[in-house]
Amino acid sequence: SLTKVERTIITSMWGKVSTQADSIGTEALERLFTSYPQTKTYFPHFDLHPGSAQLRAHGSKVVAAVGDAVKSIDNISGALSKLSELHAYILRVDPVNFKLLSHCLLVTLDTRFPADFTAEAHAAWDKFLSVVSSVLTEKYR
Ligand code: HNI
Repeated sequence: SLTKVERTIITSMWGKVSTQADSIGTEALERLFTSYPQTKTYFPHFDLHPGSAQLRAHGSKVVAAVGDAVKSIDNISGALSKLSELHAYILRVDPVNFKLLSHCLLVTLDTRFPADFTAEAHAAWDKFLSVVSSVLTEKYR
């Protein structure tokens, strides 16, 4: 689990991230669908062109959920339990895709906050997003 230092890095950087939450979510999804087009198969019902209304609405939801995890950083599985059931039982997203989206979120954070995104911050976000991802996939097991 996350160390105290890692939790402090995430929660303090979230103050900045949250001011651009919607556009960060949209950018991360655009990166996901461009770099890993196979991920688009989960969204056959969406218009996935860059900047589309559906893409932006979904990006906003995804980052809001990441924010819920930040706010409940000591109980991430509790905060995301309904979302976990959705991804595991209903959507049946292959867990590999969570690594791809996490990577796209990291790249997005790095390009927007290069000064904050030190090697230590990068490692903390990587670990945090892997905790979030395992919560969203843990019901598979
Ligand atoms: Ni995900 C719906 C959060 C990873 C495919 N997803 C959601 C919703 C949230 C969310 C929030 C909206 C739930 C609702 O409407 O009640 N998803 C997250 C988070 C992560 C994540 C926090 C990881 C950090 N989701 C993924 C991945 C995929 C994915 C990796 C597949 C590539 N998600 C979906 C699909 C939906 C979805 C598909 C339903 C979209 C819709 O509205 O029809």
